[in-house]
Parts: sequence; C-alpha cells; structure tokens
Amino acid sequence: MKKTMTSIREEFPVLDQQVYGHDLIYFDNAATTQKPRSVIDAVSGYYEKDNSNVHRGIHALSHRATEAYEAARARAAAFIGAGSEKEIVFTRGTTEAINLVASSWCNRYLKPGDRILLTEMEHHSNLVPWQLAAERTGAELVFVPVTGDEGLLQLDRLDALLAGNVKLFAFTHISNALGTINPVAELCRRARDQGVVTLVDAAQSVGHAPLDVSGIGCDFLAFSGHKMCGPTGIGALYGRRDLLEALPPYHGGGEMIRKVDLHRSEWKGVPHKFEAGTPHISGAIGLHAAMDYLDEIGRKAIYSHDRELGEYAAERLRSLRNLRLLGPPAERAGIASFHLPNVHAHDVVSFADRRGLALRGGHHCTQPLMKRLGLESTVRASFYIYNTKEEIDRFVEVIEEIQAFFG
Ligand code: 7TS
Repeated sequence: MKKTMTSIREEFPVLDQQVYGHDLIYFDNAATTQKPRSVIDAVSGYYEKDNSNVHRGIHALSHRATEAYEAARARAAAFIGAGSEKEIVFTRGTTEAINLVASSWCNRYLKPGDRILLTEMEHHSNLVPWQLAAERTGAELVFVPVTGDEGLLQLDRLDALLAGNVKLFAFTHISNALGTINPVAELCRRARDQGVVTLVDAAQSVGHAPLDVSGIGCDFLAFSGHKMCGPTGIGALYGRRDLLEALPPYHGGGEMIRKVDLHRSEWKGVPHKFEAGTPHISGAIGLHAAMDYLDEIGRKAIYSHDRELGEYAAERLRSLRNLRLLGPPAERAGIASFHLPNVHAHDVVSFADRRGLALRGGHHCTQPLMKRLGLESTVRASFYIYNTKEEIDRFVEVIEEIQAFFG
C-alpha cells in the first residue's frame, strides 16, 4: 500500500477508542466497514454548504446538489469499469439492487417452468427476492451445490444446471459466511455461452478487490456503499444499458417521470426511471469520497492485504484444538468463520466483546448454507485495510481464553 498502515488507521476516527478498557479491535467488516475522515467530511460538508434537492430546482444550491449527485454516479461507473454512467442506478444497497432486478426483470421475462439458478452459499438478500419472483411468475429455483466445509462451488455441475431451462443466474462474488472467492468471470462466460443472464452480488468484493464489469462480463452487478467505507443507505445496481432500457420501472413517484396524466405516465430514460423519490444525495456524495479514498490506496493493494490477513487468521486458527474452521484451504478473502463445538457462537462474541474485540456470531443471513454444513451458526472475524496481524494475534489469544473458560 502506498499509505502506511499507521496513516490509514489514523484516518478512521472511530478506531481510536477503548471498549471495556481494551483497545477496540474491529473485526466485523463484512457487516459494515468503518468510515475515513474524508467520507465523514464529504457528507457533513454537503449539509453545511450545498444541501438542496436534486433535479428539480433552478437555484444555485440545487444545481450544486444535482451536479454532486450525478458526479457520484459517473465516479461509480468508472469505479467498476462500466461503459456509461447511465448503467448505474443508485439504490439503498445490494438488497434493493437485487430486488429491482428480481422485480422488473423477472416480471417482464419469466414464465411458468423457467428457472432461476442460484448457489447454496447466497446471502438471504440474493435468495429471498428470487423466491418472491418465483412465486409471482411460476418460475422455479435451482442451486449450484457447495462442496462442504471448504465452501467451494461444485462447478462440474454448472453446465448441466444452466442447460435446464435457466434464464438467469445470480451468485455472490465473495461469500460473507465462508470467505470463498468465486471465479466470477468464468461463471459469467459459462452462463453467457448458454444465453443465460447473470447477476453478480458484489457486496463483499467491490471495496476489497479490483473489479471491472466488462472484464467479468456480467449483465447486472449489485453493491452497497457501507461495506466499502461509504455511508449506509446507498449502493448501486450496474446493468447493461440495453437491458436496463428494456425494463419497466421498479418504483413509481416523483423524479422518475417525464410526463404524468391522471391515468398514465411517461418515464424518464435510464437510469432515472428507476430512481423514484428524493434520493440519498448525501449518501451518493459520501460514496464518491469513499471510492476516491479506496482508489488512492489501490484496490490491488487492499486485495492482497485482506487476503494476507485472511490466510494468517486461518493458519493461526487451524493450530487451535477443537475448532472447526470453514472456508477454502487457499485463496480465501479476509474472512475467517469457525465453530467451537462446546460454545455457542453468541457466547463467544459476548466474551470477546468484553475484551474490546468486535466479532459476529450467527447464521450471517445464510441459513440454507448453515443447514448444508450441519450448523446453526458460526463465529466470524472479517478484516479490512486498517486491521493488522497483531490484532489477529490478540484475537487468537482471546479465542484460547474462551476455550479454556468454557472447558
Ligand atoms: N450480499 C452479501 C454477500 C452480503 O454479505 C450482504 C450483507 C448483502 C448481500 C446485503 O447487503 P445490504 O447492504 O443490502 O444489507 N452482509 C452482511 C453480513 O455478512 N453481516 O451483516 C450484513
């Protein structure tokens, strides 16, 4: 990384605190990341100087707000290698982006007997919207199986599954529960070879790895700002322009119309026809600052830092007795998920909290995956740019303390 580790840590005010008398170690980054000073300043600066509604006013502040909001869209397009800012729809996050496609695309194109292909490792956000779509359209859901504890997709099954009347294939880039990194470009190529539309859930990857939609070759891609140093409540859907243009709106209301009569209306073009109502303007501005911040560090550097920490944590945890580590043996993201046979995950997290260590315990919104692994929950540590190997050493010490305490 061009910036030093110490300088990166200093840019995150929230990290400089003690919890129950211990220096905070924040290992819950897969849930949400912390925000650097530049993002906090961009959001408060907007409210202090430019606050106004977008696209409606003719006055100076409204112009500034509109320009800043649309500049964030152009920045998001460049950030993920989209061909045009018209391919970026701002949403509340990954969940809403997936719901948009599951609603507009599925309603338009699916009929009874068609299939939607998912994987067994999906977050509920990339499962439940498709269940609702299947219920509405009469389509059926099918799944690429996961191998077991190492959490890899059984890709030898993929082509046969795709050939079974599948119309859309939606899958995660990085698993939030296992740290698996899926070969997204290959998955998209194999789907495309069979004329299947693809959606990539990039919630765990967009702020952690270099990502380019044209290289990946996906049709849709969804992400959240808050998992990549940006504010909560803002994210985006990337969609290939011809696909977005052919879709009906998802929500109706102000901002998205060209002309309204009592009985019918005409929509604006893409992407605005998908953005009904006053958008999260300050969120988009904060997201813009977050993208600048991450690119200043460099996503290649972030990717290798995160993977190094993921690998290091896995290696340290493997050396503990009576601990079941999940996720791939190699090539894992900065996520370590594990199960202690004698201790409930929530007890581990509560104990760790008293040592200033923020972990997460539960099903991580992947209940079907947990069931597949024969578990109800795991303990998860997830890392980001400001975390260090020293923090992982301390974390392993706390896990050993917990094992000793619970016998
Ligand atoms: N997809 C993946 C792979 C995720 O990890 C998450 C959130 C989502 C979708 C949903 O994102 P949202 O921003 O729309 O909520 N994952 C987690 C998690 O692992 N712990 O808390 C949230």
